[in-house]
Amino acid sequence: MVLRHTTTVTVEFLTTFFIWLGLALFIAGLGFGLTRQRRERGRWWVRPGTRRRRRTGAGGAATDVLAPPGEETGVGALEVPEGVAGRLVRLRSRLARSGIVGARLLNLLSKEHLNEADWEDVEEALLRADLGVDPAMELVEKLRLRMKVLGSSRREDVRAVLQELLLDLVDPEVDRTLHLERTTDDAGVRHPASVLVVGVNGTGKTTTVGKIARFLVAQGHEVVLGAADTFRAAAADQLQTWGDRVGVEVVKSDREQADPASVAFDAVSTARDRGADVVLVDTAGRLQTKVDLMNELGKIERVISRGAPISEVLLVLDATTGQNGLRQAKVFAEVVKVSGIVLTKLDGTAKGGIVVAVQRELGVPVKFVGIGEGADDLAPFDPFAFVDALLS
Ligand SMILES: Nc1nc2c(ncn2[C@@H]2O[C@H](COP(=O)(O)OP(=O)(O)OP(=O)(O)O)[C@@H](O)[C@H]2O)c(=O)[nH]1
Ligand SMILES: [Mg+2]
Repeated sequence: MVLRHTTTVTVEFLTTFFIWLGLALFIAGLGFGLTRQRRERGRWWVRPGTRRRRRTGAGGAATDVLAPPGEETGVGALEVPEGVAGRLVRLRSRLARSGIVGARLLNLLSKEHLNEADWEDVEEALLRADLGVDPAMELVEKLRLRMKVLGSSRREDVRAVLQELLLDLVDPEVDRTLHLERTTDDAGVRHPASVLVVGVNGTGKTTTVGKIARFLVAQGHEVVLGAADTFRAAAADQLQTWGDRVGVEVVKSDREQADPASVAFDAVSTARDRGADVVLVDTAGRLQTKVDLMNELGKIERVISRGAPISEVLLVLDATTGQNGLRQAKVFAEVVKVSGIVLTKLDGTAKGGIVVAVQRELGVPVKFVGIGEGADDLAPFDPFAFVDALLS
């Protein structure tokens, strides 16, 4: 009796044990199989059809870059910068705000009988757009004369007159090309073209250097960047990010507060050794009133010019600072040979008139305009597109 009872208990125990063991083995097998299947398919933490994305950001603009096939880490994925045509299309649309000035002028001038108060309003609209006092008064004089001769207040006629006079002011004949000729010295050494970028704090120098590098890469130039802003370590990192995005080498110091002129010198030497076409040198922002810092700029310029004459000195001005920018420009032009202006942040401002003012005062053309925070939001300055946008 006792023996039969013991046997029954043992059989029940063994049955339960084997059922649980079977179940455990089944679950373990299922898990192992799934994991293997995922590994064989590739990296199982990436959704099918996607590759790991590298998030890059410079100058506030972040771009997702799809790594090229075969590259799993995402490191080294290069972006393809935009060519000139697309940039000019964007220039027109981004200057929409500047159109406010044009629309106001068109409205005022299309009145049937213009009295003195109307002409004062015209002058005020031009001054508000930062055209500068002299150019604004000249334009009003010419407009008065032309409107009298025209004898029409039709909007289209008025637009045609305005277009002609504004274009004259902006001057389409000026050479706005970036001079990037390489030179060969008497010893037969080939030197890269060199571009020095200067300006007060926060105008957009580093962003502009990065954007110009992309612009040149898109045209097939081999570029080297020099991080001569040794004020802040972050400045060199910011430039490095721009360089990495398009595979451009960045020469920087591993020491904070290093001599910016020596970094500029290293950048030029590196570019020459690599046989690069262009070296772009970024500098720290400086107030035009700080004599020491301004002298430092002169030293950087001299060091870059040691092997071959410097090709371009670009002064970066923030369009939103208006006439203040003009005062900065004058002092910078006394210290270094400014050969071109880059007018940044022209998107989002109705003060496009600074283009005229700065050219007049300095005799230096606006060569590029910044039209946004995106990596390719820089366009060669095109007077026709600019005036068109003003009167759109
Ligand atoms: N909207 C707009 N923002 C711009 C443009 N150019 C530059 N910026 C922004 O201006 C800010 C300053 O740009 P940076 O390139 O760091 O200026 P910086 O002159 O190098 O500054 P410092 O080195 O500190 O003197 C950033 O947020 C840029 O994204 C532009 O054309 N349009
Ligand atoms: Mg900077």
